[in-house]
Amino acid sequence: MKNQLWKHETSLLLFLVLLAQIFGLDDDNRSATEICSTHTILPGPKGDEGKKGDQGEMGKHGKLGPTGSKGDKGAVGDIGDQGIMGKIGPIGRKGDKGLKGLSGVSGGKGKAGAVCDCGKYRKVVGQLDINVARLKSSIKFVKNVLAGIRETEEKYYYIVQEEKSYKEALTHCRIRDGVLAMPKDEAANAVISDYVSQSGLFRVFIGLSDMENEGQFVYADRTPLQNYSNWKEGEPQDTSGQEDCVEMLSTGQWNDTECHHTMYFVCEFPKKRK
Ligand SMILES: *[C@@H]1O[C@H](CO)[C@@H](O)[C@H](O)[C@H]1NC(C)=O
Ligand SMILES: *[C@@H]1O[C@H](CO)[C@@H](O)[C@H](O)[C@H]1NC(C)=O
Ligand SMILES: *[C@H]1O[C@H](CO)[C@@H](O)[C@H](O)[C@H]1NC(C)=O
Ligand SMILES: [Ca+2]
Ligand SMILES: [Ca+2]
Repeated sequence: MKNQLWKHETSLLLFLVLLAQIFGLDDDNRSATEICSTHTILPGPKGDEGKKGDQGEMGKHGKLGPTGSKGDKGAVGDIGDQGIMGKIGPIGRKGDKGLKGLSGVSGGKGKAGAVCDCGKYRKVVGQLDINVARLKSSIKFVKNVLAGIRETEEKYYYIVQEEKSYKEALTHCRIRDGVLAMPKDEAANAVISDYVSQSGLFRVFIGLSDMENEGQFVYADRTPLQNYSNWKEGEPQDTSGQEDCVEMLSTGQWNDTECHHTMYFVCEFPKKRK
C-alpha cells in the first residue's frame, strides 16, 4: 500500500517536471516543491463512487426495561418421579413360638465302623463304662431316696425297689454306707411296716438271719435278738431247713424265708456317724 503510494507520488513528481518543461521552466533551478507552492493547480474531475463499507460492529446492549405485569397462573405440573425408598423401620417384637413340627423320616443306616486297633484305650473305655454304670445306679438311688424316705430320731429308712437276694441286699445297703434294716424295737418296726404297706408292697428283706446257728437269729450288725421280736404266728418255722433269712410282711410281722429268694429290701442309715 505504502509502496503504491510512493509510486503514485513519484509519477506525480514526474508529471510536474514534465509540466515545468512544457511551460519552459526546465532551465529553472527551482525544485518541484517550489513549483507546487508557487503555482495554482486546478481540481480534477470527481472520482468514481467508493466501494461499499464493511458491516459495522454490533451495537451496545440496550437499557433494562421496566418490570412487566404479573403473568397468569400456570397449568398443574406433571406428576413427579417416584421418591427414593424410605429407611428400614426398627426391629419388631419376637413372634410367638410355633407348633412343634412332625418328626422327620429316620436316616439311613450308617457305614460300618473302622476296626479299632487301639487296644490300650479299650481298657480305659471299659473302665469308663463301669464308672458310668455306677453313676447311673447312684443317681437312680438318689432319685428314689428323694421320692420317698422315712426317718426316726436316730435313723433314716429307705426301701430299695430292686429285687435282690438277701446277700445282695446286704451288700447294696453297705456300699451306700448303710445296713439292711434292723428293727430292734416296736417304734422302729412300726415306721418300717408303715413304709412297706404305704409303698404297696407285700414283703421286704430286713437285716436278720440264723445262717450261722440254726434258730439263733442275729441282726446284720451281729447283735442277737433281745427282748423285741415280731414273728408272725407260727414263725419262725424252718420246715425245709433252708429258711435262714427274715422278711417283713406289710403287717409288720416277720417270717423266716429262703435267702436266695429275691425281693425289695429296706436299708437304714444312722443320722449320727460314730
Ligand atoms: C428289754 O426291755 C426292757 C423293758 O421291757 C428294757 O428295760 C431293757 O433295757 C431291754 N433290753 C435291752 C437289751 O434293750
Ligand atoms: C413265710 O415264708 C415261707 C417260706 O418262704 C413261705 O412259704 C410262706 O408263705 C411265708 N409266709 C407268709 C405269710 O408269707
Ligand atoms: C542555480 O541556483 C544555484 C543556487 O541556488 C546557483 O548556485 C546556480 O548558479 C544556479 N544555476 C543556474 C543555471 O541558474
Ligand atoms: Ca433257719
Ligand atoms: Ca418261715
